[in-house]
Amino acid sequence: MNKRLRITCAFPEDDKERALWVEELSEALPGCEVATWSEGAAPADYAVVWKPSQAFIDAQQGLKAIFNAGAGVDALAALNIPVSTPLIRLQDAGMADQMIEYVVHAVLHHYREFDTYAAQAARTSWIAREPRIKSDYPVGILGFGILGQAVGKALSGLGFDVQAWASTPRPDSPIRVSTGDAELPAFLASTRILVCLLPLTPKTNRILDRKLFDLMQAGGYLVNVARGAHLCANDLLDALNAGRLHGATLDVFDLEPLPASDALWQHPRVRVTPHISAATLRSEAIAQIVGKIHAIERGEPVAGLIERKKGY
Ligand code: OXD
Repeated sequence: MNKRLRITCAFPEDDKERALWVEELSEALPGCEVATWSEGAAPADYAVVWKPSQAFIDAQQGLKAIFNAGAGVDALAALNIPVSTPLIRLQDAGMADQMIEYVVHAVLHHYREFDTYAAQAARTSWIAREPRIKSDYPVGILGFGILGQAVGKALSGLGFDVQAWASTPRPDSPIRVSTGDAELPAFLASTRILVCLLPLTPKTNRILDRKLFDLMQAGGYLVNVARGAHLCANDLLDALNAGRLHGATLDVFDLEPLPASDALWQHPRVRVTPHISAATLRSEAIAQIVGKIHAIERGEPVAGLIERKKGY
């Protein structure tokens, strides 16, 4: 690269994490100036951000691109950013493998009744239960981006009957994909284990509600690894208490950390994890971002552009 490029990093993370991003980006972009953003900083060419403030966006109007350092882009989409500034998401960057591990574990844990065996073990009770059959536990994946497709492939590989629901038709997908509001009821009617991997947009906000749970097969199970705002938590608790749903594994919440007083912690059939399903792996993410900066500087197109109208 001829010109000395300036890269600014805006993260709400602790200082140690910020310092590591700056250090590793500097090493990967020799000759560039990489620094943490602070008010009054000189205009940069590129930004690497996670949940940046509007003040940051307002102060850095000349960016050639903004790179989102996580999977979900809802925090960026909520800001007022000039449409001429490309917003670029991470694509997999080590998150797909983690998401596969998390969701496969949640699905198998439920399907193989490990909670029941753990409760039995606590009473030193040796009872083998009737084996289940996978065709009784069809899996539906809401959202069929890179992570949804990876999870779908892994669960299909284990012999589950998997289908997905996406915003656009996928005629070439080996997994059956339904689209649009009109096809959602039929998708839910043939789903017993529902995995939410949707982007958060005004359209998908609170999509996991009573109406949706009522449309799922009886005794359903929910895995939410997308955003807390996809879920109406009270509707979930009602559905669990009414026996409409069997249980849920939740990794994301409206308020994180989930407050100690939240009823979701206490429910015996809700498993709570602290937003760890797929963490950003710094080295993978930096390698991808650096590759894209080089491509943009060469005038080449890059993948992973956020579509402003869709919000993801
Ligand atoms: C996310 C992430 O988007 O952790 O939730 O990357």
